[in-house]
Amino acid sequence: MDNEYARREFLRQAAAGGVGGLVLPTWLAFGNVCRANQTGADQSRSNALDKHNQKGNTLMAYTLPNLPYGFDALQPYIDEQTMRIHHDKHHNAYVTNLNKALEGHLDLATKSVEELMLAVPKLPEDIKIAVRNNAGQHYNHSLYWEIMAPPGKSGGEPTGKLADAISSTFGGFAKFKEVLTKSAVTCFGSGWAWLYVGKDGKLAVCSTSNQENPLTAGKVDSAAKQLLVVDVWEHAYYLKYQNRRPDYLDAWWNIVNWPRVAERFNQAATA
Ligand code: MN3
Repeated sequence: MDNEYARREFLRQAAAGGVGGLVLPTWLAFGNVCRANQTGADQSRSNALDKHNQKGNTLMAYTLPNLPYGFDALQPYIDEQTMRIHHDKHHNAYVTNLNKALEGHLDLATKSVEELMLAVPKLPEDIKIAVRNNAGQHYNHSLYWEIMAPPGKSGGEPTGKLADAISSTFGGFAKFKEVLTKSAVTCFGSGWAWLYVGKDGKLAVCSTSNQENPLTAGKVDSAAKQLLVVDVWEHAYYLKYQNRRPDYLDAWWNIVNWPRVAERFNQAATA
């Protein structure tokens, strides 16, 4: 039983009055919910149904995933302070605010983050914007951490089927790099740039604003088709690069975790 299934099954049973005869704790936290995009680190991370304490009445549906490397591990390309603030403050705030918005909505708390993002148009008006913003940001950041790795385990070019698909779609890796960089650098305001497998089964690049992603923009069938993302909100680079987004992009290519992106590509074929 995978973590996500366990999480939802537990919540369903909890909603029905109890889990396996246990007294139902009213304050719960669950493992990482980015199931569709699980990394090796996610899978080895502690399982769902991680009971914390039983104070209050807040259902903690989503938790901040740990980084799969140290805060200083991406140096010199991304500095430690940026990573600490970005993960512990920014991403953490999205998770906290998402849980806050879902208080009293057990039906929504049982959803995966992917299901939740797709449910946004049908959500009650009083929580719609908060859930849209924070669920999107939680998802996007989780994927961003996942597809980076420390120097020595990252950078260069992909190999195998992903390399072949990049070559046939974009006319080579250098051309692809140019297209994605341009998309990221020219994204107006805060946003993200993506590599994904579109509904036609072909690789494509796009940028999205704020918390949007190809899934919420209707460009992919499932979150698993989103292969790679780079955060171009200023908080991702401002401390080290100030206004020089192109310099951040140049640096970022050195820490792309191509083996992980290739794995996502292979999995996307059957997702
Ligand atoms: Mn960010």
